[in-house]
Amino acid sequence: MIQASPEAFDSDLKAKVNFIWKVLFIGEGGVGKSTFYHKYTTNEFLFNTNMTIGCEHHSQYVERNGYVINLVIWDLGGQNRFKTLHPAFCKGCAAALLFYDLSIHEREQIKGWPELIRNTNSNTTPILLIGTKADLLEEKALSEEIEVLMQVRDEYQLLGPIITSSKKGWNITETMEYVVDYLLMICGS
Ligand SMILES: Nc1nc2c(ncn2[C@@H]2O[C@H](COP(=O)(O)OP(=O)(O)OP(=O)(O)O)[C@@H](O)[C@H]2O)c(=O)[nH]1
Ligand SMILES: [Mg+2]
Repeated sequence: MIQASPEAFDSDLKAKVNFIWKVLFIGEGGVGKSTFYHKYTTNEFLFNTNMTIGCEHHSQYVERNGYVINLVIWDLGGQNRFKTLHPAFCKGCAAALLFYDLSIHEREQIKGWPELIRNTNSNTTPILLIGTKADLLEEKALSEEIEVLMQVRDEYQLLGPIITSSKKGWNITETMEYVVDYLLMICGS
């Protein structure tokens, strides 16, 4: 998948955009949403971040299977103080990536997020479960957390899980390729 920011993407290709998709990054504060985005677009890992205030929007162009796609990524601030704003931010998304911090060992962090997407969009809006910070877990703890994520996926009818680490660069581009391929598939392309 060829990927680029709006400035870098060839203007001829930009004129041929086939799809514009709003993709949400959701999940509790500090789980690694903005770090994931930064790693995806720059290949750099951010050791220190500030919480996202409200929501940040980013535009990315990708070329996949002959299609040109404009991904408009809405990276939500997950802190409680922003929750009243979330319904307005979530409307009209093509898909949501629900980030789950594997190192917290707490399935409650999922609570409320699938309902938020379904209430503001539809029951069929794809929600992809992303386990973050896999680099912080030993092998045994990681397999236990994957078990938990698979239960969560089944309970809430999510996609995934995909296990990632922005620090190590595990499954970052693969996650975004999965999202694009999934949306291309349901768009009938
Ligand atoms: N070890 C490790 N730390 C990570 C990873 N991803 C993110 N972090 C750290 O987690 C902290 C919070 O990351 P953010 O990306 O700001 O979290 P967020 O989900 O955007 O948080 P809000 O904006 O408050 O919703 C930062 O200190 C990151 O360096 C990872 O894969 N591994
Ligand atoms: Mg953030």
